Amino acid sequence: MQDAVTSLIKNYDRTGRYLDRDALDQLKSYFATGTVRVQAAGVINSNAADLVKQAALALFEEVPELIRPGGNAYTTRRYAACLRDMGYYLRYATYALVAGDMDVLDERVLQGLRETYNSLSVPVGPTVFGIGILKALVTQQVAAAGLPTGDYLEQPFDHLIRELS
Ligand code: CYC
Repeated sequence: MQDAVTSLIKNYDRTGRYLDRDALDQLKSYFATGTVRVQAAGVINSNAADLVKQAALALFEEVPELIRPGGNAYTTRRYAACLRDMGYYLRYATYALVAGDMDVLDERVLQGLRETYNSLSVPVGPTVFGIGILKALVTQQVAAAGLPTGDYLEQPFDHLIRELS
């Protein structure tokens, strides 16, 4: 598991280079957004349960067949598994947001996920759609807290969406 700093150092160490202008620019931009990343994580943390619940409700409203007989989120066990998965996406996106690096998502969330979903017929399209809803809700909450939004905040969700799609 890596963050923006360790992954940059690892890169430079591999080739025995001093930190050049490019590296310093990357570090500066990471540290410049550091406080905001931590504050955004705080906003997510204090609204996490609600964010997950709202995102799932919006997803089931958009794709109601998921919770009808024959749907993949039908039965309480599977409904709960779906909410739990949405919670995983939100929690790990927060880690990646603070780390400024997507490595934690690759290593802890995405590895083998598609195969697992395929084997259980968990539909990937609606899952991706649900992650998009989470992203929109998080952006709304963070903006409402008076913090800047944008690429730094959307990156983890976009990474999950891109890798799962
Ligand atoms: C199941 N989701 C699973 C399973 C895994 C994950 C491993 C199979 C094992 C289990 O049921 O617990 C996902 N586990 C993860 C992830 C991590 C992990 C991401 C990283 C921390 O450890 N069904 C839908 C919706 C969607 C959904 C579109 C919710 C967005 O229709 C999710 N995931 C879903 C469901 C199951 C599942 C319903 C249970 C499927 C079954 O057992 O038939």
